[in-house]
Amino acid sequence: MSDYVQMWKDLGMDLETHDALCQVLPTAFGDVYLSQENRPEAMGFWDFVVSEIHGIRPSELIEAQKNGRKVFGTFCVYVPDEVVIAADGIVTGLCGGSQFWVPGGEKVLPKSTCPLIKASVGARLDRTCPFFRIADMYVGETTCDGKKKAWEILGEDVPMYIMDIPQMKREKDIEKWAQEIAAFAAVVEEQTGNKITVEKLNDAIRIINEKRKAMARVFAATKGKNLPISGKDRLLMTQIAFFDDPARCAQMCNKLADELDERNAKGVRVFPAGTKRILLSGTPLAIPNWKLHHIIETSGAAVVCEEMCTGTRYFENLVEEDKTTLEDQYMALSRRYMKNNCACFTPNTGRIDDILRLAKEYEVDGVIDVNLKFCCLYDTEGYTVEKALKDAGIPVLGIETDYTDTDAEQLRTRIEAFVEMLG
Ligand code: BJ8
Repeated sequence: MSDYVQMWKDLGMDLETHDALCQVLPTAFGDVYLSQENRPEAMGFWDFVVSEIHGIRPSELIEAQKNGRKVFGTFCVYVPDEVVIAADGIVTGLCGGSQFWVPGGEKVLPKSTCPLIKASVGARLDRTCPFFRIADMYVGETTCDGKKKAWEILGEDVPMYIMDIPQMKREKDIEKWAQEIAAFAAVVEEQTGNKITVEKLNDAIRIINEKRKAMARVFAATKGKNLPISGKDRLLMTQIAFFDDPARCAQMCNKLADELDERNAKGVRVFPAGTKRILLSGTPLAIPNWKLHHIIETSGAAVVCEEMCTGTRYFENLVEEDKTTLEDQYMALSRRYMKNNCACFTPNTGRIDDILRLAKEYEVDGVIDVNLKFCCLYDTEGYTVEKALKDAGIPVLGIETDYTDTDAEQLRTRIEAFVEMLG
């Protein structure tokens, strides 16, 4: 990635510290990804993106900025990409998934903050991630307490807009979220200098719906007994989807899905028959957090689906197309986004329904419910998740982890025991 040094300098990055990050990533990727056998050929696209992760997409974004376009950095799957795209803006995900950034976050945040928040703040303040440097505006939300307070700190360093998410899902909450979306649209118009019209918003809705459909096709390929792709590879596709151009993302996901359908037809598999099938539920796994998938898939099991924001919550449910007024479009967006079931809502029975449905659809042998350390919301909801699964006769293992490797061996022991118990 050395060709990008000047670009990183221009972005005001700390090159020395960034070099240290660039050195560890290829080894980690090689150990976790390239060591797998018989991967789908289409994964070559995502391997290439990772090999140039701080170069190729950032340079595209900078080029777009030179042409007058604005980049909005987001942290949550409730923030509607469609609104930004309708104003010819660009969205990039900004959630940090590496322990590398955590100490930087701990300089300003309590240690007892979840690693996703600490890594995200550290990536910005330590100046070691180009995406965090490029974004013209950050868009936060009032989902959890840790994030709400982190926005205040980040807001001292970068323009920050915050969407106030409802805590419940009554009709008046859905209407309130539609109003928040309309208010966000006004900010996006001001930032980009472009007016959002019904036509442009319908086009944007279609673009993102196509991306969702393509990702759903890839996930659907692991519903049958034959497993043509590993959970790790599918996770990588999902993680990159937060950063990529949505139309290209849909195109590449469809290409992968075509290959997976072909593999299924021919019985080409990446795990031996009878491998235990695991549904992961819980907190998101931002790139490059591959730890759990790697442990599970080297312990005799396969991750066949993720009930996570880096999983089904990202692509399930489409936005109704072809509404004829902006007001109706904002309401249609709100209805779709409010179908997401994050633990920040109360009650959140929809998430339990999702987990039970997905366990059935993907014919799983067991569920591993994952909590990022210090995420009080998902930790507390773990009680309800485990109870519902036990009542349904589905084996479940609850685990809590962070971005370090210190618990890797302990996790492996517990996961191996769980998988053995499934057999
Ligand atoms: S919709 S899961 S992306 S809020 S893990 S930062 S909740 S303390 S990431 Fe999330 Fe939106 Fe919900 Fe999804 Fe807080 Fe928990 Fe950390 Fe979290």
